[in-house]
Amino acid sequence: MCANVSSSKLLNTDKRQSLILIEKTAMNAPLSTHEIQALDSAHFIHPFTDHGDLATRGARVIDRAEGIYIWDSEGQRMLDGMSGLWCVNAGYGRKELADAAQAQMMKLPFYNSFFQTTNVPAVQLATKLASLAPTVGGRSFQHVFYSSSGSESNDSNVRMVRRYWDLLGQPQRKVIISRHNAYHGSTMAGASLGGMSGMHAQGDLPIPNITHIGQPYYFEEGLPGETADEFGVRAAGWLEAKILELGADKVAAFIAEPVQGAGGVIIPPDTYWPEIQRIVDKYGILLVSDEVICAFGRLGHWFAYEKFGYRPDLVTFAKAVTSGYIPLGGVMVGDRVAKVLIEKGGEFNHGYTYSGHPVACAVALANIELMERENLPGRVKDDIGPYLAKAYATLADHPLVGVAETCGFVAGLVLVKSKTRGADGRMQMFPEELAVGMKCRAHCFKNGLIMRAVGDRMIIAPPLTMTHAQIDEMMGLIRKVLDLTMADLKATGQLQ
Ligand code: PXG
Repeated sequence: MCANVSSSKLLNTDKRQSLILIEKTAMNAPLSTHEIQALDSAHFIHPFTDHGDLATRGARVIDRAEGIYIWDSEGQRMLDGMSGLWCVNAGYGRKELADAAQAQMMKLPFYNSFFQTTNVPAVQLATKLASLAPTVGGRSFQHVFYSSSGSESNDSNVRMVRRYWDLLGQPQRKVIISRHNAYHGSTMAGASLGGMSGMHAQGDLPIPNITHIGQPYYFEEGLPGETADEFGVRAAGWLEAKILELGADKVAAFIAEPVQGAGGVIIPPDTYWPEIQRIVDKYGILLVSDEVICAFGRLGHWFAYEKFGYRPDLVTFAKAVTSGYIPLGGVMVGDRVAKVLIEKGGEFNHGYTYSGHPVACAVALANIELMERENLPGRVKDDIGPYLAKAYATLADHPLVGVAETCGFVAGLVLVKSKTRGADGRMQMFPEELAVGMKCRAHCFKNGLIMRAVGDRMIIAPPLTMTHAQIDEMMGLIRKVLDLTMADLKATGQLQ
């Protein structure tokens, strides 16, 4: 269990005590959970974290991991239903990935690829990725641009999209259309492309020439009597409406996640992507598929655009390309864009120190080899994906669950107050201030399950190595935390 420490105690660790801790750290002496929490609170600014709150409770210290489980510093084991942060697709403890990193570090730990130099793992990985990215509608991906993260990759997308239209003599085509509740990263461009209002509110975002349309979330946006398929076409129509409002000659690209991840595992109806494809084709705008979560087997394919059958021009990847063992990201650059950038472009004034980092690329190659050997994308498509889907469907019987859905190896369920539909045709939701999702998440932690809450939508994206027995174990835990959350709500009079 995570030790609870009072805020004053953590923040006011006195000078002498603090020096002792610093000395212990320098000597690599073992630190107690409380000591780590005190140093964490004193020195580590965490991403997306309220530090007052963190100091009050103390961070949970994750200490080690194996397979699909993680352990905290107090020895509690948890089933990692989120694969770290949507990335550890191959599971923890894969020695071949560590070996690949070590061997490459000893041979060539780093060299840049700026000044007419290259390195073997970067070339091998680009070749491998080009062979894995399926050709659809005659469009193939022969080129890769490397970064170290999803955010950087999307910054690169903005640069490439703008450069593409400049080179074609249409510099006025600047606007990139994205969607509300999308997540495309946390840099200035990434956060602007994303549709998270909380992020836009901090830092004057979005930057100019980025705009957003609605998301294809049937549960929330579908009209009474409207089928999911009808809704899918209507939601895609918001793109056409936006293009017409802006003027097609001003629009550079549309960017979207195949299935929205951080937004809450929002799975679009089957009709959505074909209609999006029709619209981008009609107006000639570029299509960017942000597959930072959805690629590398997560939806049962190496790349998710294949599952939905659309034809992107650029594909963002990161996370599971290395199963999260080392940072690496990039963009698959389709023929249409590559041809212009390479044949007409001259020098492209953009790149990162770590573009094509040899160690990261070596780990990615080992990870892809492992995924091929264990057929992880195929397992998701034909075996564990359908198994999870069947298990999840049974959750819809639970009184708290309004909808439970999966796509490949991601899943979402909505906690509702009542399934009886009101005059507006909708199920009754809990008031936001009750934070029912967070209550449920707290039960998950206590019971050894990592599950994420996005509002009252509970989501998972477990490692792709899970066995049927482990899926059963996870389902048992999910049912248990749903029961505990319901009991809580009843005990406090929030549910009858
Ligand atoms: N695009 C997508 C689709 C993502 O999911 C990024 C870009 C940015 O990647 P980097 O590597 O720069 O973080 C992501 C990242 C969450 C959560 O709370 C999701 C992400 C990152 C952090 C938190 O679900 N996705």
